[in-house]
Amino acid sequence: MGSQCKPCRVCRVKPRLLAVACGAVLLISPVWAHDFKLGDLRVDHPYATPTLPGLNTGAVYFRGIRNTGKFPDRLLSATTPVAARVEIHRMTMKADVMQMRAVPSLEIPAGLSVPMKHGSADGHHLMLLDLKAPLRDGERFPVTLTFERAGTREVMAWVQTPRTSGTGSKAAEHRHRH
Ligand SMILES: [Cu+2]
Repeated sequence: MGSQCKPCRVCRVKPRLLAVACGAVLLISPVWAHDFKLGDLRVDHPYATPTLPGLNTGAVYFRGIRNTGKFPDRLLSATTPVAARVEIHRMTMKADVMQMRAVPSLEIPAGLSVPMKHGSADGHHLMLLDLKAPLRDGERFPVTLTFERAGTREVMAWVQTPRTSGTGSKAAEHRHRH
């Protein structure tokens, strides 16, 4: 009984992970994670990394976008007041070099979660082009996401320095130059 953790959202979603998840989340901060519901979709923890010196681009990541429904959905576009333009980018590793390119949309298959984390050698993120000001640690800003089925909704992205500073591989250094 004493180990029940009611305020922790992670626990309600995944009761089996109660002890581990609560402990981990509470140790860092009681409000470390956040998520948003949009129809059958769960947009889990939108975040951005602080802007690197000399750059006016950034990226929004997600712990994942989960589709709990029976039909595939598709992320079509995104906008934010902090940047002139937002593109959906796909990253790939080719011969040790990180490459990224804009894609028209991103499929969220039925019953699956699509991770969009930073430092991934193969994955997607939202590219922020022409930032109006550098993103600073601790700030929050709105991002409006539009999906084919689930529609449009605003989520809040948290600017945070990644807890892990990379694995030592070049994949962790995701610099946005265009
Ligand atoms: Cu990018």
